[in-house]
Amino acid sequence: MVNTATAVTRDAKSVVNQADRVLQVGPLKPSLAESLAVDHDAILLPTDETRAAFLAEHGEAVRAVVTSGRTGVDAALMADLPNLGAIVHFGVGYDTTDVELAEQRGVGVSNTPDVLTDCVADTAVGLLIDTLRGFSAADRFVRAGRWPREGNVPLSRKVSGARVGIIGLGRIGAAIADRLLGFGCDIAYHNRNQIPGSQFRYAASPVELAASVDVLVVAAAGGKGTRKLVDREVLEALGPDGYLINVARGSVIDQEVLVELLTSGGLAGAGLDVFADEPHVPDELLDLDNVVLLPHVGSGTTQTRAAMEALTLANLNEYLERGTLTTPVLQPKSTSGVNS
Ligand code: 8YV
Repeated sequence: MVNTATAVTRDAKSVVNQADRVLQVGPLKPSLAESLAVDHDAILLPTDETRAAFLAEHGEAVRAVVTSGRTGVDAALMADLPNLGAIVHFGVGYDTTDVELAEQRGVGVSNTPDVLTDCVADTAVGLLIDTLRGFSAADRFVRAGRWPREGNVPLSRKVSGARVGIIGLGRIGAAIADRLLGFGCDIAYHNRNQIPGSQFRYAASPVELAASVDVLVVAAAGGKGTRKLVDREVLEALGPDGYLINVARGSVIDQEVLVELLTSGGLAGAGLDVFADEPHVPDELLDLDNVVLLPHVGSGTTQTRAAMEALTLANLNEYLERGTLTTPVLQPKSTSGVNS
């Protein structure tokens, strides 16, 4: 016997489901994009001239966006998604999303904290060692056949025992500090607020921190609040014997000034995993042996990216099923319209 009540409910749900579209914004890990397409019938926001027509047709039906920190959801896109309830980010950073506007509209925002902390901290320490010791440059020297012709490479800078300042002693900053303790480094940090009970010395400003260390590591979140936090004054305080390591966002540093100081001897060197306008790296840096350049690989291991993917899907599924997010930056204000 057909249970009419259940059938009606199912039909009603499938109608709701039709309006419960998941939208992929920007490129994502292929297996994640596939799960979104297969399990959620997700639609992909076009980047060409068909975008406006696509949004006019589908914008109202979109309940959830899945994106990465590299793409995000800006105010213009949010305006075209009037029923948006959640923005789910693959990655810990979400500075490309207009979080203030999301908050005003009651739209939830999630990211993937914790699961990438180890790999980003490993990257910071690896970059630091490579930059101070000049390993990448020495590798190029060997490969170019220069060792037999030219003899030894110039001496480098000792890592163990160096004074290291960390801007942003959050999850990742703290994991970097823990690792560097194993190298006997003297650690100090700057945050907006001093961390009660921290074993590390607090510097009240980025300039004060930079002036007192050999290496400045940037691990602060990107976004409006940290834009060019590391400016000329900070970089000049770090000085000609100082090194800069950045695993956060290119926007946190005044990149033009950084390039000027690296090319003129105003800084000893830099290790950079992130840039102001990725994937573009200033030409002036390409020939410098005192600079190590990475293509934003901080979290880029099979294990960590799989954990980020699982957490991204957990956030999306929880939102679609219960209207809440697993690792929220902001919980959605309303759960109405969500399947239950
Ligand atoms: C990711 C990152 O590679 O998590 C972040 O904020 O910058 C990286 O770990 C990136 O988000 C993936 O696109």
